[in-house]
Amino acid sequence: MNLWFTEQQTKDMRISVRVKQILHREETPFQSLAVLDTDQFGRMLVLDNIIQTNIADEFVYHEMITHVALNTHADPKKVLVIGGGDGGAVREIIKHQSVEKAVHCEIDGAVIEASRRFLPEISCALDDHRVEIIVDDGIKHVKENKNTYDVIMVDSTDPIGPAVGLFSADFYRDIFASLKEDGIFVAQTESPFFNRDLIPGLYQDISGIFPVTRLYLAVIPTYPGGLWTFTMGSKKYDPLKVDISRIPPMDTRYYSPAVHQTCLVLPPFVRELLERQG
Ligand code: AG3
Repeated sequence: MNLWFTEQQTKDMRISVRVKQILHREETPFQSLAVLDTDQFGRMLVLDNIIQTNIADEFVYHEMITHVALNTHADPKKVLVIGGGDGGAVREIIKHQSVEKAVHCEIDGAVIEASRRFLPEISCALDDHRVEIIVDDGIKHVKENKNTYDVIMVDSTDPIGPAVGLFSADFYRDIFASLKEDGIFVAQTESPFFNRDLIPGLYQDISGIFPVTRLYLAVIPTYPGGLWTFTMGSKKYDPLKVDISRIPPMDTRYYSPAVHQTCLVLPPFVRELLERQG
């Protein structure tokens, strides 16, 4: 069949993926949601026409948004994921023995339901006894839960529409207050090629709030440009100072102790973004 899904990645660039089948489509109160089956990437979750995740490359994103921070913290027990309704981040978090509770706060319950139904490989940990699901606004949740979490992950969509507030200094301050005294926060922070207006400002905002700020990279083929950034704000621990020989063996396909170190090594064109006035 010659049916194609196209995401407008920038004003002047698109990605197209041949669609085998449209498994699900719905207008939720927050966004339009689709689950597509494709030969190239397997099943894909699409929100407002933007590829969020897919069976082929989801492991990179979900391992990298979680394990770098979790292996930087000395003893992460209580972890919060904001967004990420597909459950991929939660699946990685519960691989850590120390974690007693993973709270998953997603604003759109329809994303959780569609992921449970169509993406079991990604959503499989949502029923784990250590996982608590809250369908609510993450901004409100952190405001209401001070000094609570060891690690907070912001697994958001692009900074448009409902996610704009998840890229603001006010939100980062509320996250700081929601973390315990040695807490760590990490967010997906878009492309170093195509979001060069966004990254300097958010890096400065986070550096103004957290004593340690680090940006790191991973390669995610379906996201614009492939090369992707994550930014960490930490009250105490530095991911660069982790003794990687002490990272326990993990069941991962992208993250490894060596990748923990190398992902923090930034090419000059990325480092330059962090020095630029936002
Ligand atoms: N969150 C979406 C990251 C941004 C992707 N942007 C894009 N394709 N234009 C991923 C959610 C996975 N849990």
